[in-house]
Amino acid sequence: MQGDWISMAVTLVVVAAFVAFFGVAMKRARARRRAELTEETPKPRPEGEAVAAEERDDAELTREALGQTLSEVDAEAALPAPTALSKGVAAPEPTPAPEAPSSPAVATDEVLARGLAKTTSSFWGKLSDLFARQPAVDASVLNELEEALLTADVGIGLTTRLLDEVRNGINNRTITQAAQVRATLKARLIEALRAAAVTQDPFAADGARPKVVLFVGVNGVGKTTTIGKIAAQLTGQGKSVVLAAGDTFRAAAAEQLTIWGDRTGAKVVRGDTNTDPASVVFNAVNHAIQVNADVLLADTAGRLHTKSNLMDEIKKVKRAAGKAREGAPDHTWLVVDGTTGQNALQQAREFHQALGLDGVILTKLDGTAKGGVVIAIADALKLPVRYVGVGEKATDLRPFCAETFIAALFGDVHS
Ligand SMILES: Nc1nc2c(ncn2[C@@H]2O[C@H](COP(=O)(O)OP(=O)(O)OP(=O)(O)O)[C@@H](O)[C@H]2O)c(=O)[nH]1
Ligand SMILES: [Mg+2]
Repeated sequence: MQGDWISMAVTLVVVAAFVAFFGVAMKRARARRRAELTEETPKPRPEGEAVAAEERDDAELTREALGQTLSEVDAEAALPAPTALSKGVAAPEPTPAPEAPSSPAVATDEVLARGLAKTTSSFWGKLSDLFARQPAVDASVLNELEEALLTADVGIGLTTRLLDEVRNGINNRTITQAAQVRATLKARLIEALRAAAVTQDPFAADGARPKVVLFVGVNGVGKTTTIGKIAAQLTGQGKSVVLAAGDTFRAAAAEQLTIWGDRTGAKVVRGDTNTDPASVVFNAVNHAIQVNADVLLADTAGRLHTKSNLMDEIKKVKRAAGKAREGAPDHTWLVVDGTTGQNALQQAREFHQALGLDGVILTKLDGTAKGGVVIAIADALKLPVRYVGVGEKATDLRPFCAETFIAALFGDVHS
């Protein structure tokens, strides 16, 4: 009898323990599922993907990029109009002067942060290790600081100025902590970028129509792709866009642009291979006027800044736009490949001298640890950076904002 009672009690305890264990397990599983549904795990870009992508056919890449783009544009509406001092994407207004190391008011841009990951980990990764070892700084940090700035390709001029300021601060004891070095660097780098900033939307519906933008640069830097990405963003905002296939050197160039045109709904005006690019651009501007388009984006063939005959040709293309519409082009933007480092600065100097640029676009920053070249160009030439490219999708072309860029560089924005 007593044995029955004992075995019943044991059974009850076992059942109760099983129910409790099962309840806790279910709860944990539900919590895990909730976390999976709400947390978005960013996919890191595998090493070498950019190189592999470049080996693929341009047209295939373009189709793929646009396929992804249009669904994203549908889902998120369009990207905001690019104004140099305006927001990052879909984020609150940045405050004018963030002096603090990590001002919470800086607009975040996770796509940019992900794209700049190589530069960020090389630049800020090095410095954060140094500062963790030495939170109370002295002159011994200057060497590593110099190395980090030069490796990121910020440029010798700006690096020297920054080092002088930090050295003076350390000597006169106004800088004693690593956090102060970080804040000084951030503030000065933002200043360098702001000196070259513009405040107006280059595509604002004011003045003469259509807004005409001429894209120039050396071979393979990303001109045609950038035009396609901008066309996708502008048509996503409801603007009507015409594309001029001013690269008449290769039939494939006009083909590549036509694919972007088909997918974005932008009309492409092209001529036969080897026709004068100036006449193609002239016709395209006239067509854009006739159809009352908002924007005309003119592609041109890649050319070396050192070849004077090719530089003369691009000057003629520019004049042709002005013959079709007085004052055109409204903008002449140089596209440079960010992975080419200081060579990009040399290209910017030469093209600026020949054409009078009013903007630079740096592409392929996702493939380099030298993204600081953006700051070097802005600082040396006081040229506005209009966009930066951090991947092959249209949404990977980011309207440029000094604060957002620097926040990403210092790892303040986590993707
Ligand atoms: N990873 C990466 N690839 C890019 C980016 N921008 C452009 N590309 C790639 O760079 C390659 C060259 O781009 P194009 O647009 O054809 O360059 P282009 O300046 O028009 O070249 P030419 O007309 O030959 O002078 C293509 O494979 C693009 O997909 C970027 O921001 N990141
Ligand atoms: Mg091209």
